[in-house]
Amino acid sequence: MTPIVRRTTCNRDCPDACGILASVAENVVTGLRGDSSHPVTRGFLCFRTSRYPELLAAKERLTHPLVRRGGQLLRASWDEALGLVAGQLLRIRAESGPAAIFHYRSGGSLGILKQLADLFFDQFGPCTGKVGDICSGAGEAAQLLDFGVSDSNALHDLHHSRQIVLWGKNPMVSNVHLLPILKEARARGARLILIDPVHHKTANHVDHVIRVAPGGDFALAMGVARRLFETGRIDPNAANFCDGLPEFRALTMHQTVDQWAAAAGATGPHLQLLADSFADGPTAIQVGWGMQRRLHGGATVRALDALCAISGNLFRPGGGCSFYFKRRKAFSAFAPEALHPRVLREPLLGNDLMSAQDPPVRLVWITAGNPVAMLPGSAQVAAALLRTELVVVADSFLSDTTRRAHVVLPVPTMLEDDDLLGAYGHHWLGESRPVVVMPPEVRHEVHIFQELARRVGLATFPQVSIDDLKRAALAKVTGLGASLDDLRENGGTVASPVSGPLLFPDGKVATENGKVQLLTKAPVPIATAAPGLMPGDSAPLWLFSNSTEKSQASVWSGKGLGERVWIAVHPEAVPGIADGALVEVVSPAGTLIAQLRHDVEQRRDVAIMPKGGHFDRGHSANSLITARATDLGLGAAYLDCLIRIRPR
Ligand SMILES: Nc1nc2c(c(=O)[nH]1)N[C@H]1C(S)=C(S)[C@@H](COP(=O)(O)OP(=O)(O)OC[C@H]3O[C@@H](n4cnc5c(=O)[nH]c(N)nc54)[C@H](O)[C@@H]3O)O[C@H]1N2
Ligand SMILES: Nc1nc2c(c(=O)[nH]1)N[C@H]1C(S)=C(S)[C@@H](COP(=O)(O)OP(=O)(O)OC[C@H]3O[C@@H](n4cnc5c(=O)[nH]c(N)nc54)[C@H](O)[C@@H]3O)O[C@H]1N2
Ligand code: SF4
Ligand SMILES: [Mo]
Repeated sequence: MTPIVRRTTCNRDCPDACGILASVAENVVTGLRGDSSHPVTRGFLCFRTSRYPELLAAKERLTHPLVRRGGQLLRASWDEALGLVAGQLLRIRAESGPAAIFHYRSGGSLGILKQLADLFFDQFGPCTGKVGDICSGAGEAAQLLDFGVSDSNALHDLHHSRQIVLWGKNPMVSNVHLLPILKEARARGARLILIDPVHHKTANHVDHVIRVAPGGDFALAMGVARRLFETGRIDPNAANFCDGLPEFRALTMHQTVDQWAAAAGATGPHLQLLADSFADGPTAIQVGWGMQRRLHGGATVRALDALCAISGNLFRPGGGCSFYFKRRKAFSAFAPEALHPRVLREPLLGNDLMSAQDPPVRLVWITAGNPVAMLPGSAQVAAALLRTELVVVADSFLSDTTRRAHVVLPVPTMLEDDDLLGAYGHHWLGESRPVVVMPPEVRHEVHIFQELARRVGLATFPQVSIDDLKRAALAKVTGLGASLDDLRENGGTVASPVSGPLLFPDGKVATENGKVQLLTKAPVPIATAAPGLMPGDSAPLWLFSNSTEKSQASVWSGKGLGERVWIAVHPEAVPGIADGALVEVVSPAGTLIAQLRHDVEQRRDVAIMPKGGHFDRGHSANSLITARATDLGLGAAYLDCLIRIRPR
């Protein structure tokens, strides 16, 4: 049978929100490719999603509800599973109040309709909610303080840049559709600068690499700013559009340019290169997300915001300090901000679940997340779930988290889903449509919550079709060329009508007085308490748990991570231990066994592991990482983690 081609939009937690063309024969996906008419996708997909069809038939795939009986998760009917959950929701709310119920939703799918889970728990309670954001909390909070908004110029505005600074960013792995734009910019003569402590493939696509010290970016930005002040190259208007310019200037004067460079692990010529680049713009900063997952992540992003502003690059085409694209901006929210009776901090979730009192958390519902593998201090998260009375997890695959559930509800995979998408790496909107029919015992999450609402007597929950929910979500932009019909007539993608070419076209930011709020205080120094060296141990190394091309966080494609987790280091970081040897990786939070990879390109003070290793197999970097919050926005300081490596 000749395959037919169906179109959908990728809903994974990725900046790109690609248009996908699926070839389908007899309800089997035979191949996926990128939509060539999508202005960002341009006809190609990443490795992890090209291989996604294999997951549909994988043994981890969930195709019917599971309920724990006699310690084991066993097949159950929907009636049984939802009957049990509805009964417990009502009982626990009656006995302990809605604060005893906690709903946790992560980014497994970025579909806009996934917010209906929040609506359900707001209407049923409001229940206990989460605060903070382990992914981008610090950076977003920083930009809200500085600019009043965290959003970006149009992606293609990079075509106007003379320099593009990839500050802690690895687009080859985690933002692949930025790459064609970077290549075009370079072909046109733009200069690309990469600032990252870790060597990675993106280095092959840039003109200069600054292998900054881990967490050295604040000092680097200060040194560059000082040089700009000293050489009279700040925007002559800066005092008019910035608040706090004298204080910021004074901050940069705390150290000499050479001292800042040394603190950053950089050289004088590096600072010169950056100062010249910012002075001779337009220069765009592409701020990566990894860098702000540090104790000072907020201050670091504030320093980059300030550097961009004072050098006159914030308002001009080809400039900007892009950390995030406001992916929900075009959509109407389903519920006003809920008044949670209590909130738990996402980066400290294990601790907060354990210590919640009056009432304790008795029921946890997890949607689109694998917190046991992906939150820091994961052993405590796992332990907290184990002692919870009822854990309900909605997912399409078995995971470290579903294995700790009492009830598992199977939901559509990305290729069976029906939803709307905005992107956090560009300003196009997309629709996702099922390209195959899902297995009979799998249910769309909207339908799960609609049925649950009926069972618990929640009359206010919308009992309308998915298309009607999409129309409601698009209400704001329906007269502006982005209605559901517009999406369907335009092959599933339209440009957001509420985002223009420039984020701040009038030279004013979105703060109360329209001025950039410059950072005026230095962060408190981190005391890096390193316990004494033990014979045979490596020196303390900074642990990076970076995105890898083969996985979307804990969801692996292709052959997966395999039998062992790896850890990559410069050979001189672990003298006497051979490439390929099994080693013990030790941190104050835990220990794991990994296979050593030598990599002569790396700094001698870093060690790199994949971001999404499985917890139950002892492969999760998060079992080594102490749960700590960032300085702003309750992000997770995953990367301020020191480890040692010892032979096994
Ligand atoms: N293939 C793949 N793509 C993904 C994901 C995935 O799991 N797999 N995850 C998606 C998600 S959830 C997100 S949030 C995004 C973003 O994901 P990111 O977190 O931005 O992606 P990473 O590539 O892990 O990290 C970016 C870079 O930050 C660098 N970095 C770390 N610390 C510092 C520092 O102190 N200074 C500097 N200058 N650089 C530093 C790291 O070395 C790394 O190269 O990617 C998305 N894309
Ligand atoms: N050590 C370390 N830890 C990190 C990071 C790091 O860089 N280093 N990065 C952090 C970042 S940036 C992020 S965003 C988080 C990601 O943390 P999570 O969002 O918890 O990551 P995933 O492993 O992608 O888990 C998502 C789950 O949602 C499921 N899912 C997919 N689609 C749907 C759906 O439509 N409905 C439902 N109900 N489930 C669905 C997937 O099968 C998967 O099990 O991890 C963080 N953890
Ligand atoms: S994961 Fe990202 S790059 Fe890959 S197909 Fe989805 S949106 Fe595109
Ligand atoms: Mo993320």
